[in-house]
Amino acid sequence: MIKLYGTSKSRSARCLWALEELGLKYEHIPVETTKAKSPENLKLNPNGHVPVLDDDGTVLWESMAINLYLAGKYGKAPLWPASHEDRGRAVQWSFWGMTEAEPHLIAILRNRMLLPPEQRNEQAAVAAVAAMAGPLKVLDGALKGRDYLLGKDFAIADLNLSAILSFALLVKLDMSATPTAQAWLGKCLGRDAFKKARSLP
Ligand SMILES: N[C@@H](CCC(=O)N[C@@H](CS)C(=O)NCC(=O)O)C(=O)O
Repeated sequence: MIKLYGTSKSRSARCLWALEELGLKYEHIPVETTKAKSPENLKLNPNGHVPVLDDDGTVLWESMAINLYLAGKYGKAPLWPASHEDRGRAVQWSFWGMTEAEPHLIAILRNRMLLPPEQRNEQAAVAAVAAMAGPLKVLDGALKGRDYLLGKDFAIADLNLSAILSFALLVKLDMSATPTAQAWLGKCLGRDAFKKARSLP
């Protein structure tokens, strides 16, 4: 039995999206982020974070790793690409999203929405907005002349990266300078499986 721990109001939404996209049966345990450091959750993930996947005793954490594992084990082409080269590209875009984009988006989120007003640093938010220009330009260029990151079909590369970039919508990041990336993000996040994942507790 597959179990996914973590509320959809957290990075767990990414993994719920992958589970929905793959059409898998699973149990969702909507652990709140405030309970991520509970003794029960620490047993599953010593980092004290969600999401956590338990696939019949195989316990994994890190949202991107969970999604690549799920797609690799249960997915078919085009969601899990047929060629080794395209799988490499899926890993590339997942790592890129986590290292080149997510930290800036989190900085905007924290300093404009999450932190108590007296702890927010607007200068840090402005710097993070500026820092997103480079990665967005890279993404825009990569998407020119193609529907999705690997070609004409939606794949796990798109799911993972657009799930990370969904924070851009949350913080109302102006993406008008990179219209191809903006349109791609809207298309990915418009999928029924994403909407289903976000509707869960
Ligand atoms: N890199 C990890 C980050 C996990 C993470 O920081 N999760 C947050 C929720 S979005 C969390 O559990 N926060 C609660 C805490 O750290 O106490 C991943 O992508 O899975």
